[in-house]
Amino acid sequence: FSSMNLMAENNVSVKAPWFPKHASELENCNHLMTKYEPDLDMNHPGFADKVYRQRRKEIAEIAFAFKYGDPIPHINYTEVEVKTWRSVFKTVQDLAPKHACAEYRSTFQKLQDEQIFVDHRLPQLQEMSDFLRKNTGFTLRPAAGLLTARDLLASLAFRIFQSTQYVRHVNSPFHTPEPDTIHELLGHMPLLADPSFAQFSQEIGLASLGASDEEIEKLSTVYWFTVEFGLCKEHGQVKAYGAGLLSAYGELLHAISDKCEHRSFEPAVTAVQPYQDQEYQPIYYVAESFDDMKDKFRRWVSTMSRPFEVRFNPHTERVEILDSV
Ligand code: TIH
Ligand code: FE2
Repeated sequence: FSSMNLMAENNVSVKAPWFPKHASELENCNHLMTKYEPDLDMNHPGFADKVYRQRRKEIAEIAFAFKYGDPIPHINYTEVEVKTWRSVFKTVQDLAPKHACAEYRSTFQKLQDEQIFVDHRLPQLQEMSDFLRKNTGFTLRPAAGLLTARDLLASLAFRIFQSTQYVRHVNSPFHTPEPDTIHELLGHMPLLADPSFAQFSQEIGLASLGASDEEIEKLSTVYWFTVEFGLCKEHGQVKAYGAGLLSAYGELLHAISDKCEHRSFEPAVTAVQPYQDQEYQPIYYVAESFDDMKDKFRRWVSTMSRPFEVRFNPHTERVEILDSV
């Protein structure tokens, strides 16, 4: 970094959209997308269920009230919620050995060994956050629902993952179009506990800070086809590492069937692939390995237009801005 100078903050603000410079500023990064909410979407399985909607409100309040440095409040999950967890957990336990990538299998095992992943109760976000911190330095903060891409990606730059805490409706355990804590726990957490994948996640986040709206759209599309729905190769076989596949067994089986298309992960191409989030994906991108994926991603990010670089200082939890001109 010797040829770069630290840039004055006000200098950056004229050139780039606002972005958080310290982990505590993520309090401003909790903007929600309202699609798929049980209150607003007539097709949501919880739309006609008053008890469910009330429960969602209660849990959302926890996220809105959360402040940097707070412990994440404990939730007493109901019997119905535990039942939903158990049925998804069991299918993942059955399918992961054959269809999940090695990194997932290994941290999933660790989570079982530490009694965080058990079938009779839901893991709490705080214990999961502690587990992640020990393994990769990632931590969690509670989110009230589906966040905007800019906010979700910004938090990754700080190795913070914003996680929902409510549970999907009991009537649709095996697929939901919105994130819920089962998706976060079974889909995202095992990979965030893997050092190589944690690094990739943070790099997407760092690339997003101060990016233009168009670039955010591209980065979030890459995120979609990797972190959410990515496939990878392992000894010539195709395995899943995407969180949206590992938390939804219907889509997982679809993704490895011949009813969809597999293409090689190529950031510049993947970034402009249109996608929808209601139904199963028709196309998935396959990475050679996490290392190869990171290599390609870095090369692509270096072609982006941002006039400065950023780096994360883990000691201060601050993002430092480096003028690359
Ligand atoms: N479809 C996933 C599931 O049912 O677990 C959840 C989501 C993945 C990506 C966006 S929402
Ligand atoms: Fe997700």
